[in-house]
Amino acid sequence: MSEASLGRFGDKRLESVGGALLAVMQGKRTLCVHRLAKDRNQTIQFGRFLANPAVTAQEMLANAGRLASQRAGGRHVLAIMDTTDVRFATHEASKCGFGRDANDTCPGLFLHAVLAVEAATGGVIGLVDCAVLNRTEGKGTDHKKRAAEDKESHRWLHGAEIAADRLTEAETITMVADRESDIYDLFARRPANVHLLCRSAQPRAMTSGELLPDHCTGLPEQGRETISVPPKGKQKARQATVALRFDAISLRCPAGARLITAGGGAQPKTVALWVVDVREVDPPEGAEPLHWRLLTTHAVTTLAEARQVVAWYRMRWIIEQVFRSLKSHCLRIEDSQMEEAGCFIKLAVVALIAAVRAMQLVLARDGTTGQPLTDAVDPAALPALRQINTSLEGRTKKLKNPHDPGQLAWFAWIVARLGGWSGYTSSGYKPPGPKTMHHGFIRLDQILLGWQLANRSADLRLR
Ligand SMILES: [Mn+2]
Repeated sequence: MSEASLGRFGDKRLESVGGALLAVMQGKRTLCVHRLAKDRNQTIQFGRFLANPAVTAQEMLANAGRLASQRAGGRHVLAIMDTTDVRFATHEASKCGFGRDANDTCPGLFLHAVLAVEAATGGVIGLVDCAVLNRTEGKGTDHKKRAAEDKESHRWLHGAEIAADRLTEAETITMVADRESDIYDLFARRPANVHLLCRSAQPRAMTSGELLPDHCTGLPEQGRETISVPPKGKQKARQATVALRFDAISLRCPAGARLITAGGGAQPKTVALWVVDVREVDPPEGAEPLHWRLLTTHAVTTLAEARQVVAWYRMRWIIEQVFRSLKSHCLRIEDSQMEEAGCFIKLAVVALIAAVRAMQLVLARDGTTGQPLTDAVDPAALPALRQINTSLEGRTKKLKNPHDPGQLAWFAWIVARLGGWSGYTSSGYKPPGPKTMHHGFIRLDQILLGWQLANRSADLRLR
């Protein structure tokens, strides 16, 4: 199945309408169906596609997961997970079937995505899954709310299980997640083939009787490094010097945790992990000092291993970038006029797939990820891509595609040029971002479709 396909849905026509929808969403940067469609007929076609019960978000995600799985073969893959909220602050009256946002102020839902990233290079391999949390139960009693929260916190363990099931070809899988994933149940019940790397939020009790934060404070500093901190709220981006401490630890099962697991087995009373404490030294005045306590199942006994864990955790930033492009200038998911939750969820999954494709190329554009072309391209499209590349190259050396045709960077250059990027890399010229890549994809998908049609008619003439 080609890259621009959302799934087969048991129907050739649905498969092709799905492909068309993904392609235009990539280019038009909107979730508004009548602006995506080229005419009234297509508006109706897209609307019916999304409303068709045979078209499911599950199939689109299984299809994306299948591609990610093929590409994960033999690699150490980070399964980076995070949750984002989608809020419709000004659409109170029109929405139907939506739950409430986190503060119960407007209709909204949550997307919990799992992204496969290559540990060695930080290159995006693909989308593995996305769970949708829609709090339709409303406020309810405390008891009900508690049960719902338990169910929602289960998303982290469930994500690890999906990664284990879908990325079977990977050499190693490491789940990477932020403070929300600091859940004993996850540490105790992770799938055997999934390593964990989570940021701790709780002052967890250790079997030694100490609390984890106190234990970390008492550890000797093992080394320092400088890391760049992205801008957050009013705080500007900065370079932070951090001190690294690490140790093997054993955590005690908290009193409130479920003692009997769903399978009927008893919850282990302790879990053995490693902790890497990352603490900023001399933070600038007024800035919130960076402090991460990272819990992992990877052994950390040397400074080099501690640095590696920090580097992997920092790749979590990629999923935040994907979410940002979903909400901001790129796809504006929160401006969607789609009134019915079921249809919106399908549309949101199409948008997420488009956002991941664009981010993959942005990160690969300089060749630093060293990824092969096949991380994004069906080999059947290669002859067409070679021709397109030739037509885009200028006469001067500066305007030749500088990358090897086997590399993903070569493909990123083509898509960026189709998206309107000048091709100049000297200072003063902006490198292509997600917007440009989205634009490039819509043109590319059209050209490839035309190429297929032309070849088919050439075959017919020969007969
Ligand atoms: Mn988060």
